Amino acid sequence: MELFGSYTSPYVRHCRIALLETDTKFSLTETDFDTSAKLSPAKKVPFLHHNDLRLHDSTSILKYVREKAGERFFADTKDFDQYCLVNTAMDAAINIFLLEKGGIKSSQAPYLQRQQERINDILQLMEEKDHAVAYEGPHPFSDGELRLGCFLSWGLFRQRFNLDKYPRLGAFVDKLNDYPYFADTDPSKA
Ligand SMILES: N[C@@H](CCC(=O)N[C@@H](CS)C(=O)NCC(=O)O)C(=O)O
Repeated sequence: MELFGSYTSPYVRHCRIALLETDTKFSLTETDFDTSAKLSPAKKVPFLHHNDLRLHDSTSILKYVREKAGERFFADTKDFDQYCLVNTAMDAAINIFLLEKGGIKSSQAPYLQRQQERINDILQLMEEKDHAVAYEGPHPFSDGELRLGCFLSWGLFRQRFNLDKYPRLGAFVDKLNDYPYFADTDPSKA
């Protein structure tokens, strides 16, 4: 299996964790903006090649990897909803981050302020929930929890937010950092 992506992408990180958890043999091919634009119609990373199969999104890659290993991908609807909400916040945060790199600030368009509000409100909702509680699965954390962890860790790494207002989320990231597959894939180790 060949995973294409970067060591800093939170979407790629989640796939790497699932590949490690399921003991799947894979290689990671570092892929920049130009290459992803050429090799994937989505022009994003990650994407995956396995024999003739081409997958273009972290969610389909996760489903493939988990199910190939005999695991269920989201037995729990609430965990799936958390995954979707965190994805919404993460897509918004990456969008703002990439626009800022191109010189456009959130204050320049009402829609970008809406994107920022999405991030803030989803962080607040996540702060109010219990995390890292026991769940019925083969690994210490569910995919909804791993998604949240990858997002928070990326946001801290890229200084998109801090967790001063979110002490429970701070404690959750600390707990995840004790999980070897999470710690070993930290973007600061890229
Ligand atoms: N829905 C995609 C999102 C992936 C994504 O946004 N990747 C970022 C890197 S962290 C990217 O490649 N962005 C390039 C772009 O937006 O042009 C997934 O889950 O795989």
